[in-house]
Amino acid sequence: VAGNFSYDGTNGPSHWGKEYKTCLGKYQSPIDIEEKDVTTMTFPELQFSGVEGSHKAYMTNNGHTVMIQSFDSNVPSISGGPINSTYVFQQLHFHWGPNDNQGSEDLINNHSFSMELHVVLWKKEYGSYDEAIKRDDGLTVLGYLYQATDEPNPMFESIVQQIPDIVGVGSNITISDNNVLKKLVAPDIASAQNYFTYRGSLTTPPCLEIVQWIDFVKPQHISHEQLAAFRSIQSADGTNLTHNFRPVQPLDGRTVYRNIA
Ligand code: SG4
Ligand code: ZN
Repeated sequence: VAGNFSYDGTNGPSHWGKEYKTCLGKYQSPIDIEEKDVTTMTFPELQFSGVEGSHKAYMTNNGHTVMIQSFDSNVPSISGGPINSTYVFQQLHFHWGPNDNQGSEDLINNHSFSMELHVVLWKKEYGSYDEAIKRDDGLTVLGYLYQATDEPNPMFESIVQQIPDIVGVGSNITISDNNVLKKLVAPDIASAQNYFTYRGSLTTPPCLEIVQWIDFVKPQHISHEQLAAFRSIQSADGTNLTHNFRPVQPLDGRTVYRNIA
């Protein structure tokens, strides 16, 4: 179970900087992306490998989110786009809000979405995740936005069904659907080359400023009921984890790029 921080009260986001100085840095995430201020750019094609086929995956309540990992030898990786190297899948997790009008960490034109999925990948050249996080270009995170609708999204079916099994902090289960990584990491969105990208940080302590963010522009959807399942897991203090998004941080002169394929 990850460190001593929460989303409310004396361990909430405005206090993280006391124990974790980097959380007060100048390259923090998330941010509000204002479309009128972005710089357009044509990056090489963003490519996904190792997503096809099935992956044995595990789902954990780590007290801060629902997290999914895989220990298969063939895990997804990405290359191209704004990163000039290969990055390997480490884990994915979700951020949500107390109601459907909030939940995403990144905002677009100051608009919040209901949920955000983060796919965390580490730079293969550094040999391991633990070595990669010591380097300032160690991680890339893919951000996918979801808007709440009446219609369930089939990609969340197996996860939502199994969330009741990980209500307690520290619970860990095998996901019955071996295609869950494929569905979540590389969804069949026609607009995989349509993304914003910028330099930032982890959105939780220790807030390391080592992340190339790739935020896909086109939101997907999740139903109100599917979303409600995420809010039912417990956090370390035994209360429901009703929300787990960090407020937006100052851009402080950074450039946000938008890929034009
Ligand atoms: C979530 O709390 C994950 O559970 C953390 O993963 C993750 O930390 C943290 O979010 C920050 O990641 O993509 N939102 S983010 O910037 O990946 C790391 C674990 O605790 C280090 C393993
Ligand atoms: Zn995250």
